[in-house]
Amino acid sequence: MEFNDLAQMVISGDHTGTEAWTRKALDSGVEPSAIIESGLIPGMDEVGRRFKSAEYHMPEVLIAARAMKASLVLVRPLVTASGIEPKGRVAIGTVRGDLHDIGKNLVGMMLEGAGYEVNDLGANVAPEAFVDAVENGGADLIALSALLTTTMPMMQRTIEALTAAEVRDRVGVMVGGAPVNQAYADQVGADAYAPDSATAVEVADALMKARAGK
Ligand code: B1M
Repeated sequence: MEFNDLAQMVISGDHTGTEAWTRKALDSGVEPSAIIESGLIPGMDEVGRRFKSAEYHMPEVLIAARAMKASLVLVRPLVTASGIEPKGRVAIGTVRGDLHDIGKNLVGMMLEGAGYEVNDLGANVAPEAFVDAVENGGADLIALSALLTTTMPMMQRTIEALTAAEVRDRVGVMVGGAPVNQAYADQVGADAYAPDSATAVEVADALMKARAGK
């Protein structure tokens, strides 16, 4: 089976195709991790590239993410069971008071597709839940999303809670969401800002690398 076929189905958003391809591949003994690394990641990489160059817009990205997810739901339990270490563990959530979760879900899916173990804490997430994800969930990275100017300050509150619980130096904090920018990320003491879901993967990779070098 050609991994490129799977990648192309992700790019074109063919979710019935990715599901059928994946079932067939698993039945014929293809390594689950190879499906992610050689099919889904290259596919989503290309989607990210097209999104950045404005060739794709949000609907195409969402449709591609759905196609990726149709494969990933079949593969993920097998990868987890096989004990292959994820690239890193990310706890993602929309901050307290904010119910917008579409962008956050997209970022989570992209990170998952790129080989991260993603603990999706949902929307309207209290700072304490992020602290718990580091203390007890072993998160290497925290990804905070906010869509409202009124909930952006909750990013700072969450980072302060991590500091108060003395776990701030154990975790990389990245922030994103339509009203957020690099200057705001710097202001609230985040380690990184990602403007979109494709960049979020690059930012997470860079943060993991920086942390490994510490
Ligand atoms: Co709301 N809403 N909304 N809303 N809503 C906005 C955000 C708003 C800009 C609309 C407007 O007035 N033009 C406005 C905010 C204004 C402001 O704060 N300045 C607004 C408002 C005011 C509200 C309410 C207060 C309305 C009301 O009740 N009076 C209310 C608040 C509820 C609450 O949260 N407490 C509200 C409610 C809702 C709905 C529930 C109806 C619904 C949300 C449904 C859901 O998410 N399940 C909704 C929606 C859909 C929107 C708009 C239309 C679309 C948001 C969206 O999903 N975009 C939005 C207007 C708009 O943006 N055009 C609006 C698509 C998504 C893929 O993009 O989320 O930006 P986005 O994510 C991107 C990047 O930002 C980035 O990557 C994603 C993919 O590239 N990113 C990250 C996001 N999170 C990241 C995290 C990272 C990294 C990157 O981690 C590191």
